[in-house]
Amino acid sequence: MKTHLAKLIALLFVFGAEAACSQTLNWASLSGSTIVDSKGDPLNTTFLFQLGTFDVGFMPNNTNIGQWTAKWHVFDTAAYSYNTTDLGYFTGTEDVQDVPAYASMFEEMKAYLWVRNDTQTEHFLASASTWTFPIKDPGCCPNGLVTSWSVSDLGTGTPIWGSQGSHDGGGDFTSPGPYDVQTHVVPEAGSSLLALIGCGFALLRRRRHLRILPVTTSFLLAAPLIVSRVEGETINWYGFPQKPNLTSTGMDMDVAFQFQLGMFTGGFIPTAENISLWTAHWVPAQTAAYNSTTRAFDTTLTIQGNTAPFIVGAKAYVWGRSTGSDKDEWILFRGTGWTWPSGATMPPNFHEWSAAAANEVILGTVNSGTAFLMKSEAVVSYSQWQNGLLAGEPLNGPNDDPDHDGVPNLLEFVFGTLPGQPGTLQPMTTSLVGVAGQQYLQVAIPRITNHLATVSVEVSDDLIHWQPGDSQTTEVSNTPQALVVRDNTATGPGMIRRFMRLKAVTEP
Ligand SMILES: [Ca+2]
Ligand SMILES: [Ca+2]
Repeated sequence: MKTHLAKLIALLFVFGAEAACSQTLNWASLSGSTIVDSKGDPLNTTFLFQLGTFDVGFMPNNTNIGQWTAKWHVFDTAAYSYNTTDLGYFTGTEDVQDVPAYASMFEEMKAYLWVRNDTQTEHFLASASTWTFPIKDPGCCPNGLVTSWSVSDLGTGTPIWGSQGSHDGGGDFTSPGPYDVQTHVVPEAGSSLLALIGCGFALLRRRRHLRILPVTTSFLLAAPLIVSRVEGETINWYGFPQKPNLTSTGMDMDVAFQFQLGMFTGGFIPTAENISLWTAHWVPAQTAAYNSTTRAFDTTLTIQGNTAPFIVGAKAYVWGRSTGSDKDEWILFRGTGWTWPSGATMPPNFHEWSAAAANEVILGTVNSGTAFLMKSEAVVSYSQWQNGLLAGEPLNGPNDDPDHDGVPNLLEFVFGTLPGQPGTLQPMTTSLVGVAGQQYLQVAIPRITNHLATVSVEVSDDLIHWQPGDSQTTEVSNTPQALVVRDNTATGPGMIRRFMRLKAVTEP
C-alpha cells in the first residue's frame, strides 16, 4: 500500500500568479546630476531625499520653515548615490496602493521634493506644476504603467528653498551655480530661533545623543519636528551604528539596503519557512534608507490615526531588503514590545524601537552577541535563479525541462537541483500515520526555503477531483528540512483510496 501511494504522488506545475495591480510612482533626478550643498560641495549620505506633501492648507515658504517637519507627510524616501564618475543621482519607486493612509493624506495633493541633511541645516524644497498625487484606484493598471517625475519637470520654476538651474529660491548660499539641485542654508537668525524652540525637547531626546556620533549642538535644529506637534504618538525606529551590519556573504550592507517599519495583514505570521508569502501580506508604514557610512538607519514616524492594519496593539516588524541580480538579501525582526500605539493618546508618547533591542528574529541574525549587529540572509526569486543557472538556455520557462530528466525547471528551483544537469528529484517521503485510531496519508517535502516559491498539497480520492486548502490537509511541521503535510481524510485497507499532489507556484 505504501509503495502504491508513493508512486501516485503527482506533480502539478503552475506558473505566473496573476500580476497584482499596481499604481507606481517613480521619481528621480537624472543620472549624473550636479546635486550640491550651499557651498557647492556634493551632498554626502547624511542627506535625505523625500517625496511627500504637507498638511492640507499649509503652504510652505521661506518664513515658515520651522513648521515644515511637523506638517510633512512622507510618501517615499529615495536612495541616493554619488561618485566622482557618475556624479549624483537619486531615485525612488513606490506603489500608491502600498502607502498607508494614501487616500486621506496624499490623493490630489501637491507633491514636493524635499532634500535635507540630518541636522536640518541645509534644505532644498520644490514642486513642479505637474506633480499632483494621483487618485488611488485599486483596479488600476494591471499592465504596470509607471508615472515618472523628474527634477527636470521643475523647468523654469523657482524652488521654495534652494536653487535649481539659474533659479534661486529661499535660503543662503556661498557658491552660485547653476546646479541641477542646490540646497541652501537656514539664515543665522532662523537657526537661533529653531535652536531655542528645540531646547524644551532636549531631555526627551537624550538617549539619542548617546548613540549618534558626532554629537553637535546643531542637532537641536531637528527638534521642532516633535515640539510643534501636539497630537499623535511618535516612533523613532533605528539600527544603532555600533557594529558592522553584514549580508549573507559577510559583506557590509550597502546603500541598496532599505528598511521598512510595517506589519503583516490577515493574521499572517511570518516564519523563515513561508517567506514567499511575506510580500503579499506586508503593509509598510514607513521606509528608511540605509546609510552605509554611519552603518545605520534612523527615522521617526508620527502616528496620528489608526487606519487598518495599523490598529492599536498590532505587531510591528522591521523588514530590511536589498535587491541584487543573483539574489536578494532580507532580514526581518521585531521586539516583543513593538506593538502599534494609539494615534489619539494625550499627551503623546515617544517610542524608541532599536534593532539592538530586537528579540524576535524571523530571518537573519540580530544582536546575537557577535561582532556584527545585523546579518541578512539570501533570498532567490525564480527569475534570479533562471538568470544564473539557465543563462543562454532558451528552454528556461518554469514548465521547460532542458536537461530532459523529467523534472521541470520550476521543480528544480523548488528543490534546489540543477536545471542543466540530469538528476532525480529530492525524494518526498510518504507514509501512513495513525491519529486517534485512524490512518492518514502524510508527505514530507524537502523544498529549499529561501527560494521564493509557494509549495502546497492537494488531495483527491479519484485522481480527477483535487481539493486544496486547510480544511483538506493539516500542516504537521514546517522546518528548514521539510514541509510535512497530512491528509485530513482517513484511509487504509478497505477504505477509500487517497492521493496527494504537490503544487508549486512562483512569481516570474
Ligand atoms: Ca529538468
Ligand atoms: Ca536536473
